[in-house]
Amino acid sequence: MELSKKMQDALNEQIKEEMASAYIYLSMAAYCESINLSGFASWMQAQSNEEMAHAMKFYGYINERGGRVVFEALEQPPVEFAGPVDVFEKTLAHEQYITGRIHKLYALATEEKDYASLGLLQWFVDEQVEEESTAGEILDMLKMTGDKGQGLFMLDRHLGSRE
Ligand code: OFO
Repeated sequence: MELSKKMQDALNEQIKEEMASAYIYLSMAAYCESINLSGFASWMQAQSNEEMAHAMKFYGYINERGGRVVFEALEQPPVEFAGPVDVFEKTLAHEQYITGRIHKLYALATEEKDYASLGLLQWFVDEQVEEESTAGEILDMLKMTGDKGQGLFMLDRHLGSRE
């Protein structure tokens, strides 16, 4: 079954969203470096790489279905943040936004009876549960340890160990 134009456009838009996510998290990494939280920075860099992998999953899928990948322009990501709590509040809010986008794509694929796309999108539905839960857990830890001192130092070391 051929990929519909509507589905192809929606998937191309999601490539942009995933790349924008990569760009935002890399900007957060640069901010964390600037305030000497190198563990947070490396966690954000790994997160950014994961977002690029998400973009490439859509890229590969569109091609596999005989569609045409089209890249859209990216906006400048935020540069300054109020501290690590702010960074993770924004990360969680961003992941919730992305979950909404994935659910819309899922609804479109359902409407179009595009079962192949539903298979791909189910993977993303599950992935978003994990993404939101991880961001939420780190935010909770940050709220417990506070924005500075020994606790923050320990958390920085812990986040720096992400593969
Ligand atoms: Fe691609 O999961 Fe985050 O945004």
